[in-house]
Amino acid sequence: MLRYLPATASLVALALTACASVTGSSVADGSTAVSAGTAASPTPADADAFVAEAERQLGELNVENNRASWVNQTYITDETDALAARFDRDYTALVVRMATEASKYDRLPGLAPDTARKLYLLKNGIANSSGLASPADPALGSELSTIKARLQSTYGKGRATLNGKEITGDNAEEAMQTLRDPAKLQEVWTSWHNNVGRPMKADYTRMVELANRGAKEIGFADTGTMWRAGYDMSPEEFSAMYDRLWTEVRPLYDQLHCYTRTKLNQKYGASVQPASGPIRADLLGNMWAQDWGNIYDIVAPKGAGDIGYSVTDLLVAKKTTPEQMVRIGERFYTSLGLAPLPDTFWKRSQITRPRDREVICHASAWNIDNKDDLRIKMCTKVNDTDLVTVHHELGHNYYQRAYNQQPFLYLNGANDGFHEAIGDFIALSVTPEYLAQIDLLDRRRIPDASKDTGLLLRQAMDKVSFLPFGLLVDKWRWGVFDGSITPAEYESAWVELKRQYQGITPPTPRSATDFDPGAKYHIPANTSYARYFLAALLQFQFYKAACDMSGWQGPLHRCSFYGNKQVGAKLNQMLAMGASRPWPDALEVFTGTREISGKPMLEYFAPLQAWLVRQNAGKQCGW
Ligand code: X8Z
Ligand code: ZN
Repeated sequence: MLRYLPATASLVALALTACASVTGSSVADGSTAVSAGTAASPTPADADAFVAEAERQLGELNVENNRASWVNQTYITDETDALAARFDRDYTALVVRMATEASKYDRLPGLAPDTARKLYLLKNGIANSSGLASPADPALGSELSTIKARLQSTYGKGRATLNGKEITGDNAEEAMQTLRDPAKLQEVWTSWHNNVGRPMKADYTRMVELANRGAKEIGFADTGTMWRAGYDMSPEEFSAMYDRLWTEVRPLYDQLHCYTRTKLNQKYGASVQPASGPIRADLLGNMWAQDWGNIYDIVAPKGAGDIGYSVTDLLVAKKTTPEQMVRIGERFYTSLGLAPLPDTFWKRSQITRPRDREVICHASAWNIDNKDDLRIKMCTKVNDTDLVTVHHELGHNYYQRAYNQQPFLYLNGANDGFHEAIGDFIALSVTPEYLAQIDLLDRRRIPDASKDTGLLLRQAMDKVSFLPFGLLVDKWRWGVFDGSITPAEYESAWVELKRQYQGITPPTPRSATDFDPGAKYHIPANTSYARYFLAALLQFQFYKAACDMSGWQGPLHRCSFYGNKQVGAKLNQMLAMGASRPWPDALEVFTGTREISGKPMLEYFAPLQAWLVRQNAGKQCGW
């Protein structure tokens, strides 16, 4: 759909583009008529006609926008930036105009239920459809779209250095995963944050002004409030749910932080990682310290608990290619009874980084025509992180295809957290037993029950570590948008939120001229991030439901529903709903519950949490 699909990237991507061909400048200047609905006292029939016409116009422009955005992101030049900005301007102007016009109808008595739902989505789904609202003044709308395209491309063209030599962003990410020399890690981390983030600050500051002006013009207090409005509840209720969920899972994070800090202190010594206080951000195997699975070798329990294999090593040993990794992912979905990806997917996707041009390497999934033109865009490396990312992106693609029969305004996830959770939920089924089933792991090397702690710790390093990062990115942005974080405080507030929630500190001193948030893709791309926090919990809810459905009796983390057609059919039932119903209805279809909850995740990790508490006994945890 529209917007978003790609979840992150894709969402944004889609969002960003817009189309011109259909209505051209008449859309941009807001003067195009949607003929129905201009009457003084509109009727429910006028509302039906308005919605039908809105869907027609948005649907057309959206596809054009997708095309421009795809070309821009897979071939960054000044020209494709300009084209993408132009399409984004026109599409966003149309989205904003439709949101405004929807207000004329949404309180009418006697609206058909679908019309009422679509009016709600037109008014409150802008975060998903276009990311930011543009001001009605065409000059300001153009300026906003130009800045958005420039910020995103600046990120795509970003470079770090290693040993004084320039490296691309995808290679910098890989270096952060694999290097173990603190001086080199510090060089890559600092060069990336300085080179990519700092030059964005002026653009970002202006973008916030323009986007807030657009949000206010359509009745929101600011852009952050507009983003929180898209969850079938009030923005205030959403914020309360968000904080409540963090409170539920925080004790588990605190234990993992404490244990990991001890291991890093033992490995590197107190001069690199002190035994107390926050953890140095570049030691955790990820540029943003957002997931720590890549340093499992440093934290693995000695001897008996270790799992004895790494997925990266297995992939490398089999000489697996990036395309074969995508085929492995597809096979999981087809094993559930879902259809194979179309031939065009394999022809049109960008699976590895092209060597001759600038691209956005950050992974995304697309449905260009909102029907079957599915694609992913990745710069895939042969490692376990990217195997999970492949499953993640295909989750978006399978979701997009499942709801492709819905009307335009329903071409979306139940909420954006659902869209992000599907592929990760599937990847939780990548158990040792499953790896043996697909011949990656020798059956004789399947770890026995004595290795469960190691298996759980490996998962926790990716999944539990992510929680506070997933939470804080939009805490920062909501503060930026509502003005409680001023431009002079952009950097200090970011550093402080990372300290407060993650217990992480930068490896080199930062100052007010730095702009570290810009060095994380979703900030320049304006993809909301609360979705990933929700997805981090939802994926365990889906997983537990699927394992229950398949009659699994053992420990939850050993369950794989690979090949289970009953799970596939039920999943498809939820996915095919798209955004046609409020998200609790969709959640109920698959899990039987209507609440997002941290409990299934806590249940999955319960044995590990008890083990961590024992390991941390006598230590002063916290920071
Ligand atoms: O951006 C993504 C996906 C595309 S939607 C690769 N993710 C977040 C990130 O990388 O920061 C997936 C997990 C979190
Ligand atoms: Zn995603």
